[in-house]
Amino acid sequence: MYSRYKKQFQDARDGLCKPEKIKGFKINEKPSSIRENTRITDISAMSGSTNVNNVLDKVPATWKSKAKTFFFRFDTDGDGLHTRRDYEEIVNRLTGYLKKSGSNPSDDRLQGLKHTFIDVVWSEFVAGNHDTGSNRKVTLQEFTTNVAKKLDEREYAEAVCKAISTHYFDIIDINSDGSISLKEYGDFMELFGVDPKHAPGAFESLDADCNNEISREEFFNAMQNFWLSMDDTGFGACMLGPLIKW
Ligand SMILES: [Ca+2]
Ligand SMILES: [Ca+2]
Ligand SMILES: [Ca+2]
Repeated sequence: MYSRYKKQFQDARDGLCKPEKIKGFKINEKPSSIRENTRITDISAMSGSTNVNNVLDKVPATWKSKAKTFFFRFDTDGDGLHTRRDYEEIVNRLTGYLKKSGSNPSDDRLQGLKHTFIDVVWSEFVAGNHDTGSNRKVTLQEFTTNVAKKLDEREYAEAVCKAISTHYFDIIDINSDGSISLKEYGDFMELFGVDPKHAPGAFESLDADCNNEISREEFFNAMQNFWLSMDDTGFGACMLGPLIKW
């Protein structure tokens, strides 16, 4: 079954992002790489220092492509660096999108969104808990290293993926009918500057049971797979558009 995902992933990595339809996939079933309770990178088991080059050498290029794609999409001002301002801008876009839709989000919900993206994603994962103020600048190399190291905290990384998935899903499912349509997903991708022509490929990479809607579970599994699977499947790999080669 997962050989199809592998094919899909290879296509995605090659910038094609034309995933095959996958029949018979059980959405409760996680890819083997996620089921196994193994570390993502085994960085903590590495001998010697965990400097940038050591870590980047250790992590497969396929995973680094996913990290690079995320880095590009979240670099909202396009300066080639991640700063606190990029994450504040993402929060602003998501908040603006919710308000424009007439969702009237509660203060608690907006605070939760801000906490997840600024205090957790930016401060802990991207900046590595080190100097998270407005002057901090994170390069692609450092970003990839910091995130890879943080993902070794397996249970915490899974919990963060789940929190982010929940925020995203509730925003993307703008009509609150419990599933994401292609139109809803395309509108969401535009918030990250993704060309609308990539929406169908991204959507198909998330729609595991091919019923033309994305369930909460499919979305959650795809998010987990995007970050926690190193290289053996393509499920969800195109969720931010075609992968950018490392
Ligand atoms: Ca930037
Ligand atoms: Ca919907
Ligand atoms: Ca589906």
